[in-house]
Amino acid sequence: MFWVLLLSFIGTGAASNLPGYCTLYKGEIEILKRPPRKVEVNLGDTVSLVCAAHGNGMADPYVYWIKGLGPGFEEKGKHMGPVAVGKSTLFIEKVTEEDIDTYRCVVKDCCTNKKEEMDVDVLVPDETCKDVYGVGAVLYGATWEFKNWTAAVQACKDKGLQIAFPKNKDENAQLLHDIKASFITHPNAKKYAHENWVWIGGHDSHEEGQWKEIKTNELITWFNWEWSQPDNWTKGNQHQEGQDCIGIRRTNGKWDDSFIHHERPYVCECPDKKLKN
Ligand SMILES: *[C@@H]1O[C@H](CO)[C@@H](O)[C@H](O)[C@H]1NC(C)=O
Ligand SMILES: *[C@@H]1O[C@H](CO)[C@@H](O)[C@H](O)[C@H]1NC(C)=O
Ligand SMILES: [Ca+2]
Repeated sequence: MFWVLLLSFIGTGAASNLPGYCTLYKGEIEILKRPPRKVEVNLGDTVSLVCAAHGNGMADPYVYWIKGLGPGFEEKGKHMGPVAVGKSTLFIEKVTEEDIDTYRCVVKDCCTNKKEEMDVDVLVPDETCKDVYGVGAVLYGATWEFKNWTAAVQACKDKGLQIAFPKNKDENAQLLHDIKASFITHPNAKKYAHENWVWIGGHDSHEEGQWKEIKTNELITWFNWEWSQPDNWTKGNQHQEGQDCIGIRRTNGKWDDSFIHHERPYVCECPDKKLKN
């Protein structure tokens, strides 16, 4: 009863004499300390990331952290610790595999719902083709980081490699084997439990229906499409260009044509010397 009375009081003309917080404070959130987009750590390291903000012309905003995010599942993160005012530190004393994840600092004004979100990927060093984290010697090195197809092709080049593309059944089987080995052992792979597809280097973006390997620019002659693929889906005309890039399903090695802008992990071909080990 009390609340009903109070609300109706604020809601009447009396409010102009007693302005509420929202009408009085038309301020802005100013980010004082922005966490980096990506932090590379080794297991056992300490992580301490400060996220701080100030209310310019209004009270200082709430600051809190969420763990476990990725494109498409923004709402699935887990709240961490209490909500602070003005500043919150993500502190991990000794990083374990469970801590390798994406974190989000949320800065939110309690009243106006003005909000800023800042994502941080906490990763171990990638070392795609090396025998690390018990992955074992691989011919194809998966990288568990979200990139669109174009960026994935470039990322392999930046490592001095080429994006993987299997030319036949045996290479596809090897590729699938290496992706699986990496998926179950690499600490960075854990958060991709919901992401079934990994980018490889095939596309028909230059000429529709002419599937080519990006590395050689040669027409692809052996295909391993998933049932009902390629379907060149447009998502109800939302993406009129259709689907031009090939992803491989990390569970069965089948392929799908997908949207070039989708962000996914990707796999590079390892250097020849690795083949002989
Ligand atoms: C894929 O769909 C787009 C848009 O509808 C169309 O322009 C393109 O020709 C299609 N490609 C193939 C291979 O059918
Ligand atoms: C792919 O990602 C890069 C780097 O983030 C970005 O610059 C580019 O616009 C993206 N391309 C597409 C098609 O989404
Ligand atoms: Ca498709």
